[in-house]
Amino acid sequence: MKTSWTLPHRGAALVLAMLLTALGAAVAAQMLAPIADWIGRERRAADLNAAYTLADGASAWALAVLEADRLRGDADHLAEPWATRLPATPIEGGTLEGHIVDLQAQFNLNSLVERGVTVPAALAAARRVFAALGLSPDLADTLADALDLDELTASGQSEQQRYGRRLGNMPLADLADLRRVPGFGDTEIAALAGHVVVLPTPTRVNANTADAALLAALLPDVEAAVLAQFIQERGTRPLTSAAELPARLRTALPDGLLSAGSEYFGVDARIRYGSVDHRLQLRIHRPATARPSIIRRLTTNA
Ligand SMILES: [Ca+2]
Ligand SMILES: [Ca+2]
Repeated sequence: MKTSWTLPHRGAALVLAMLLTALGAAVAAQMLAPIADWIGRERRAADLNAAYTLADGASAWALAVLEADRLRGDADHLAEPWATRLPATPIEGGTLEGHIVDLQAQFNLNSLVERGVTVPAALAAARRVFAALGLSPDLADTLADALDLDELTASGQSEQQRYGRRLGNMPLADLADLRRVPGFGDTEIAALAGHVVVLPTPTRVNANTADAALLAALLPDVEAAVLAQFIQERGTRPLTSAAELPARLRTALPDGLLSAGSEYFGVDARIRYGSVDHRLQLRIHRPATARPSIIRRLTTNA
């Protein structure tokens, strides 16, 4: 800070501007500079306030869109209004753009364990997902040990013996938490980022929104051509329920892995107002029987 101007309110900027006009060329440049500086900061503060107001508007928009969608039924697919990207739209003197994503389009690492116990089908799925991403499938077993409540590994050895220390035995809070799990470092986290998600509760993968690579990893017994046809068809004929899957994929499926709808969504919005370029990232939980709520909010200024 070059100056210590303090003024009671924003209207003072106008008073200062008038003062400068009145003083005109008589004012030396070194005197002008700190005043211009202050006006710039004041304007920035006003722009930030406006951007935060628009961010609140964007949050309310996302919640309203997801609540309207909830009332339409349980299935969630990419032809629904929530999946439409909002292009940069002029609003209240700034612009707002954003989109909602289905977080259950990705494999949720906290699905490995339910109520403290490793879920064999989920572990088998995680092993294939890890392998598809170029990681050792055995890391999925280590992760299950780190999440499940017991102190035993699959081989009957204690976790303490196997890993040389006691594990956390609790769900992950976010992907960075993997650093506390033996065998996971920056390389492994980078390989998983963008392909897996960490949600607060176990979830199924939404077969209406997951990409082909994830579905192929989750469904090793489904023929590639059948899967490709399903993915093409779901654009115009989305699943209304997971019960349709065996017929659509022409094979029996493991229980509990896939769904036709989602409870967790993400919002990525960008708000520009004056000098402010604001990024808003939300996580929204929308249970089937209650209005959606924001469970995580992150705002960053570019
Ligand atoms: Ca829906
Ligand atoms: Ca354990």
